[in-house]
Amino acid sequence: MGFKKNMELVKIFMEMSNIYKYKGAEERFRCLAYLKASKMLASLPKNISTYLQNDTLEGLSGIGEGMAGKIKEYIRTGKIKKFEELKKGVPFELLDMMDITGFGTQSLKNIHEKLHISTKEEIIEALHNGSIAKIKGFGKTKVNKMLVGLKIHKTIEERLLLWDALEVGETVLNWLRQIPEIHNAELAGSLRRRKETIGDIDILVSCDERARKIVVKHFADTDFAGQVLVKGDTMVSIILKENGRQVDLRIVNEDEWGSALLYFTGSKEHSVHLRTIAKEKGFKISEYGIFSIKTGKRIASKTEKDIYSTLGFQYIPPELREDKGEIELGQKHKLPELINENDIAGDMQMHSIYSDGLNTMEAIVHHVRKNYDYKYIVITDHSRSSRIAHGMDKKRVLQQLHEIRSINKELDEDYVKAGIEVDILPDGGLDFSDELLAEFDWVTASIHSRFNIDNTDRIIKACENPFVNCIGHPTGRLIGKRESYQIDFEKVMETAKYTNTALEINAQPDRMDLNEILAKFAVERGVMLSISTDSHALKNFEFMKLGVSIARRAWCKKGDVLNTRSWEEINKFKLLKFEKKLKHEY
Ligand code: DGT
Ligand code: CA
Ligand code: CA
Ligand code: ZN
Repeated sequence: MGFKKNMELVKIFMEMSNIYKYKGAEERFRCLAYLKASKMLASLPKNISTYLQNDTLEGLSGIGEGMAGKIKEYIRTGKIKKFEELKKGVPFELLDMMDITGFGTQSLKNIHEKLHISTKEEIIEALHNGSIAKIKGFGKTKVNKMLVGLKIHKTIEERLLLWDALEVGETVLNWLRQIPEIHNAELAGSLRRRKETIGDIDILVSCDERARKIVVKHFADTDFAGQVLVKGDTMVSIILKENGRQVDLRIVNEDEWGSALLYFTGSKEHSVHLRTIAKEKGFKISEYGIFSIKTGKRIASKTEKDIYSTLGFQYIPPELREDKGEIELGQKHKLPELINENDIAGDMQMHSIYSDGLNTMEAIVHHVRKNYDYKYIVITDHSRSSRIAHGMDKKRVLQQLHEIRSINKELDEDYVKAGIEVDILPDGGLDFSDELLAEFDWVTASIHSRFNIDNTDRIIKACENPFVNCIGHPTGRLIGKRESYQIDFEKVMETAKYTNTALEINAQPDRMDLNEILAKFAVERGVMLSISTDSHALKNFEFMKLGVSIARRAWCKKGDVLNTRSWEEINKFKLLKFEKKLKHEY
């Protein structure tokens, strides 16, 4: 939602970038320019029309005369002629498949030209009926890889990424909270539990029984509701115009709030297990409350906490409600005290215009200091091998280090930490010499190439470098596009532990890497985690919330995450790594 025109332009520019990508090497420049403009628009703080009115469009980063003209055209006419023209010259429907494992531009071009295929359905059919296998260069391995790619892609066709669902869910929630008849309103279902992907968005509200009709009508008639699927007394289901996704709104009485919230938050597995235990203790739980089986009397219903306490449980946070041991521990009052957003002391990975970020370091510092209560930020631009990301050579690095020092001087505080996201090379070596790495406050090493091999040894070797403090997005997966590379996690965790190397929870919405399962696994093995937004635009800093959700789903306490600590403490963590090296512990 947000700014409607901005978001429409973001989409068009992204699609134009894709068209140029499909067209190949000679359009590479335009492909990148439109991608950049699209990202810039996505993080714009004001409505695009404002810039048009103030005549400041061309002052925006990445917007030249041509691009500004197209934006004006769109605002005036609702169309961009060039875009319509370009669309006709390519199999447009296939373009969002270009980044899926096994597909790629060249493969799609081949398929389109040889088989005259231009829809996704036709590709799927041709894969299954063997006609793609008949094209030269499409052997059995290749076709299998494409089939795997399709399966990965399916996850985002059918379900929303947590971040996308959160953005929509919270907008709808805030809209509901403006309705005077509504007392309480909360997200429920998988969204409240912060699951990695979300099937549909569930929202619970409470109001007086007499006001229900008004709430139902309001909700079914909103601007953002497309089709209305169900319109009952206590439930409305709509399809959102914006993204075709379902929102289920349930309306309950104020005095049933806690029991209804517990019920509609789920998970089903958690609820079923809870009800079994309740029964053994002589209680019955429903969305209306917890009742004594013997007397039929309602004992509690107002808050979730009341219901858990009636059973003798401690409160179980929604993120843990998956029946993965939280019930047993909740019963003993031994649940971990989960990390909170407020515990985060700084952001450990972000990019500036020194590599592929959109903003200057000054703009980043200004934005973060204004909006977040952090003690430090770590700027980690790319090293030289990351060509697509405009990786820095040594000269640029030294220039950046110099600039960071003067920013800090100006602030009169070592707020900006000099970091680097250094590429792990195919042989496990690093993109920069140890001598240069020693200049940084924080070194994150990441894999950005060769996703098709077993990368265990590369990562282990990187961990064993005493200058490497963290492994970035450790599995390399991109949700819906690319699976994790092959990696022996048991070994990597073990190495991270004995070398004192942190593993990152990268909070980019399509990465979420480590995911909740691996992050939990890491914590259980005593590996230190760091959470970072990997921001490339100012709006991206909001992803910290997502990173913390992953950590909470992974049962992380404050102490399990390095960037809840002061920089002095982080220095101790780094120092220990050196001491271990000196003692030949690795
Ligand atoms: P999703 O939408 O697939 O991401 O997953 P959920 O967990 O949001 O599932 P959904 O939307 O079908 O239902 C929302 C909540 O309603 C769910 O978390 C718990 C509750 N619920 C739904 N069906 C049942 C059921 O058969 N038994 C119980 N106890 N609760 C249910
Ligand atoms: Ca749901
Ligand atoms: Ca639902
Ligand atoms: Zn990276």
